[in-house]
Amino acid sequence: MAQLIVRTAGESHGPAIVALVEGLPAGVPVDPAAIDADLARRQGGYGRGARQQIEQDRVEILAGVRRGRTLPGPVVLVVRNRDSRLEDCPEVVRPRPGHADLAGALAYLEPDMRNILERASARETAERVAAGGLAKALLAAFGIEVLAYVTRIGTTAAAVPADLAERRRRRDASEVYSPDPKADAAMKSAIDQAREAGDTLGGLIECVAAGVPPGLGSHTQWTRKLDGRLAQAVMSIQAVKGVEIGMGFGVAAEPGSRVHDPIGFDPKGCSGAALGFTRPTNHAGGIEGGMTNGQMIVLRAAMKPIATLKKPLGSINLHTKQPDDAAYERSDVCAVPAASVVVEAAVATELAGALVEKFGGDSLRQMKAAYEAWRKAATEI
Ligand code: EPS
Repeated sequence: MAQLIVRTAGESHGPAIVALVEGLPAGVPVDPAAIDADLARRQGGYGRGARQQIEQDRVEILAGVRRGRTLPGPVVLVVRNRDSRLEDCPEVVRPRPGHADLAGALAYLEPDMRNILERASARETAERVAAGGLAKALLAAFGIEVLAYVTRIGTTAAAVPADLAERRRRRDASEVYSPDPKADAAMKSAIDQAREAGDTLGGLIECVAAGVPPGLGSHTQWTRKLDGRLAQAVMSIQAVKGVEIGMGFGVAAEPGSRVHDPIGFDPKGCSGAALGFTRPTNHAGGIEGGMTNGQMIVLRAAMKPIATLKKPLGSINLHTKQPDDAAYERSDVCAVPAASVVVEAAVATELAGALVEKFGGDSLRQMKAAYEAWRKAATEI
């Protein structure tokens, strides 16, 4: 089975961070400017810290692309760190509650937690965004659109308009990447208050994917269930503590008659991604039995507040085991907007992987032919 594999490497203050992307079909159009636009969005968002004034993330494509199209081989993407000083970064001996510091020190027997945090850092997500740009280019060739935005910062929630283009337009005009201009001022002032208090803020991100054909993923093996794979990809994003699909945790309190989405059929919709199958509701969030069902995929992620606090929580000195304040390093007050860009990339990468698995991955032309053949067979079922 064709497989899309994305791996990243690199430390936050090393020379660069790198992604190796293997298994994309040949012939996918690659636009470095579109990847750079996502990298810039990831660096931005109200609430970011001073590091982002130093960095100017740009993708360099070192392998696997020629004349704006993917070659049959693996792609290597590099984002250089301007703040590159790994050898000179000071030792960290007071673990931050909520960060990887203490667990990593014990796991890797590393008393200097600098050797943990450099890789645990969310700097790594720049590469997930760069790789996600390639995934989005593949999805676009099949008419699939992925869009993520911020729906809550702290206690301030955003309203989400029904129209996707409107969501994108509003998100792109918002400093907190929300689809609700009415919520922006309150979200920004919540971030300002957290900054003044030496504290940090988390929030909620919603990601939708439209135009996804039914039948991606598989019910046949737990490793292939697409909801599980999306959850893993998104939960692995730094500071994400919860992922839900569709109604998510809301399913627990409702009877089945209010959770499941009745099935209908409208022959006028046959040429669309859902092949004419309709649902009056989408509580399943576009996935049933670990497979897409042709409805919009709806996923939400909960991000905890950043673990590095200017007014630090109690901790210990790992060398002496005596009580001490947790370490403070320059950091962000709120990175929820930035994380929404990463969620979009992670969801796009998983969907692109599922598409490659179903329709083969050697060339885009071959994949499109396989997709059309499957569509024809599915409409005749
Ligand atoms: C991070 C700490 C900060 C953040 C970083 C994640 O970095 P620094 O210690 O260099 O100020 O800015 O995020 C990024 C660099 C980024 O590009 O997202 C951490 O400890 O996780």
